[in-house]
Amino acid sequence: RLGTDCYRSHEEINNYIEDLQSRFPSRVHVRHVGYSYERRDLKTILITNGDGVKNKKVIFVDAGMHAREWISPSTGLYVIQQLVENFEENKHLLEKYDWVVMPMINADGYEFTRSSPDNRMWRKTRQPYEDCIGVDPNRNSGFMFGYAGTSDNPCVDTFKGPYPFSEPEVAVLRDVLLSLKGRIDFYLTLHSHGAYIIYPWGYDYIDAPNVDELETVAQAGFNAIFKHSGRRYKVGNSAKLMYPAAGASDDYAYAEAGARISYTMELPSGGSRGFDPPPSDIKSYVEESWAGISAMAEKVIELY
Ligand code: 0X9
Ligand code: ZN
Repeated sequence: RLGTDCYRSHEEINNYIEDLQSRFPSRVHVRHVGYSYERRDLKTILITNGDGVKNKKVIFVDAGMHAREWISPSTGLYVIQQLVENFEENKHLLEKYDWVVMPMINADGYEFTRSSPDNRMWRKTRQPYEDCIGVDPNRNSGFMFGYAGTSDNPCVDTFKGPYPFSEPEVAVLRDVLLSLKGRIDFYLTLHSHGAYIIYPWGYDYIDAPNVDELETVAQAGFNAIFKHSGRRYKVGNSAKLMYPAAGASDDYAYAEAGARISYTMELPSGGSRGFDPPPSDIKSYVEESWAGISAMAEKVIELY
C-alpha cells in the first residue's frame, strides 16, 4: 500500500495501479490509453464493485494536468486507494456508479518538475513550439478553443497550442471522455491551488443551464470539507469566481461528453509557492479532499 508520506513519480503511480489490478482483479481494470509526447504510458483505472454489471454510469476523476500542482495526483491516488483498498467503507459509492480515474494526464510536465528544483514551477506539456516549450493542457481542448484567457504565444504559461488537441495528452483525455459519452454524471478535474470548487461555464461569464444542480452538489462538498477541517472552499461559476479561461477540460466534459456535473477542484495551497505543500502535509490534504469528493459523489448518487 502506497503511503502519503511523499510525492510519487509517474512510474510509481502506474506501477501501483497495475499492482492493484493483480490484487483485486474482479474490481479493478487498468487500461493503457495512449502516450505522452515523450512516450510515457498514460493509463486509466476503472474501479467497480465487482458485481459484473456492464455500462453503469460513471464518476470520472482526473489529475496531474498542470505539472507543478503536485497535490493533484496525490489526491487522485488517494481516491483510488479509498475506493479499492478501503472498499468496505466506500462500497456504497460503487453501487450505481463505476469510477474511472486518470491519475496523471501531463506525465512529461510532472516528471520535468521533479527533475530539478529549477523546473519545479513548470505548468505546461513538453512539446516544443518555435523557440519555446509546452502548451497549457487546460487551454487545449476543443470547446470554445481560444475564446478567452488563452495565449497565442508559445512562450507564455497559458499558450493554447496551435490547434485544439495538439497535445497528445489532451487528445487522450478527449478520447477517454468521448468513449464514456452520456455515461458520465460527475466529472472532476483536480488542480491546485486556492481551495475552489468551480463549475461551467468557464470560458466566459455565463451560467450553465443546470447551475442550480451544479451549486447544490458543490455545496455538499463545501459542507463536508468545512466539517472535516474548518476550511472554507470558495464555490461558484468558474469565470466569475476565478477568471474566464477557454479550452479547459471542465467545459469540454460538460459540453461534449455530457457530464451533468463538472467541476474543477483547486486543492488547498501549501509551501512557499502555494503549489508545493511539504510532504508532511499530504496526508491531511488528501483526507480533507476525500471528505469533499465523497460527499459530492453521495449527492450525485442521491440526485440522479
Ligand atoms: O487556469 C486554470 O486552468 C485553472 N486554474 S489553475 O490555477 N490550476 O491553473 C482553472 C480552470 C477553471 N476552468 C475554466 N476556467 N474553464
Ligand atoms: Zn491547474
